[in-house]
Amino acid sequence: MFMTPAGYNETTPNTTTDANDSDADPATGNSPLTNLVSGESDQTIDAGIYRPATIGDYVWNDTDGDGVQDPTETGLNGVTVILKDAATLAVLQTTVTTLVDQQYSMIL
Ligand SMILES: [Ca+2]
Ligand SMILES: [Ca+2]
Ligand SMILES: [Ca+2]
Repeated sequence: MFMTPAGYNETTPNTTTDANDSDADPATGNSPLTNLVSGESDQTIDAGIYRPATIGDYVWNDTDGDGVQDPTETGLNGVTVILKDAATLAVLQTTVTTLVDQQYSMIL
């Protein structure tokens, strides 16, 4: 069993050969059962984990156009933010700034 540290996520198991894939079940942390005889070695039971990245924050009405979030300039809600893959330009995520704080956040 693999215990994923706080702040990390598990990768998808069994995506390639056993020598290079993750074997931990993301729901339980358990690997497949393996039976070894004395002296035998199995170096294929692995666990892939990663720390998610986030991008985001604030969309505001830059009334003086200086590129600075001045105290008198308010946020804008309802702005669509699209995250694309830099190489393929494929859309990865879409979100809209909220009424509450005019912010967005995407977890990668
Ligand atoms: Ca495997
Ligand atoms: Ca493996
Ligand atoms: Ca400004």
